[in-house]
Amino acid sequence: MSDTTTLTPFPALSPAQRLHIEIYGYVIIENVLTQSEVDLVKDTLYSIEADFRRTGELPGPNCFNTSTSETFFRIDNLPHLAPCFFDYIAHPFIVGMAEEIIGGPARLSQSDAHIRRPVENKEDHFGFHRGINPAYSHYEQGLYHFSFVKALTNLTDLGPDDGGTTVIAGTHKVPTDVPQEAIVAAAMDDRSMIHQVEAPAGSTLLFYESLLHASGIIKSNRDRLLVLGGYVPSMFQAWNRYDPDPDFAKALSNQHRALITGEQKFQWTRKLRDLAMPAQSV
Ligand SMILES: O=C(O)CCC(=O)C(=O)O
Repeated sequence: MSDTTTLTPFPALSPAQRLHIEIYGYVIIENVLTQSEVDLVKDTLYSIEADFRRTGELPGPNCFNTSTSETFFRIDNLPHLAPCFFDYIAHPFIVGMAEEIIGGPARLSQSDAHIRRPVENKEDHFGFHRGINPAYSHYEQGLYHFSFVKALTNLTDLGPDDGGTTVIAGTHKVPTDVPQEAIVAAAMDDRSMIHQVEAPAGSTLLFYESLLHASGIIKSNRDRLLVLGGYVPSMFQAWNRYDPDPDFAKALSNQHRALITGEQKFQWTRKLRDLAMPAQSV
């Protein structure tokens, strides 16, 4: 175990990026991963899938598949499965963005990597969902903070036909009193509210988990690969089955162990910015 500390930028977002997520519930940041980082995660994911298809085996303990269909392969609980996965979930800029939105120290609550392939039925039928009630929010310095934020990075270039993540802009603030079916029906009536990610590989979609979101529909013939980390305040628990691998956690630095275990719990130093504050470069 080493006790070296990696600095996370604060604030990580520029005023324009912070305002974008405030208003729309998401922001897209290009060039978060380099091409070689993208290639490494992509190759690792393809090789996990190939091994699974050949042997039926998972790449290690304490992980699982949410889906293994031909058009959707997903491996869950990543940090201990490959160094490139850990480097992603502990990426200083990604953790910095997550802590800015949460408003204090973050822990990992979820991590997964997906391969999506074109489907036969290309109708615009989106599976919009949100993982958590918008009520878990608070304002500090006039800015909306939220208790569950996701950083989803596309590993393939996304044009309009490539099925990028699709969101209903601004719904992070619409309470659950408004039935979800009504929100979706209203947005489908005026598609200007439905935004779909188009961005080069290595771009990160940062979004409040209360924002209604869905996979896009792949209309091209290209695979779409992504990796994502979900972050919550350190005193929260991990989602079911995303608990850290204990042997892996033991070998990490204090900072990184806290990131995946949440062991800092209520030792929670607020991190607050005002909108005009420039991003700290790393
Ligand atoms: O496939 C996607 O882009 C969306 C992923 C998703 O729905 C989720 O993270 O909950």
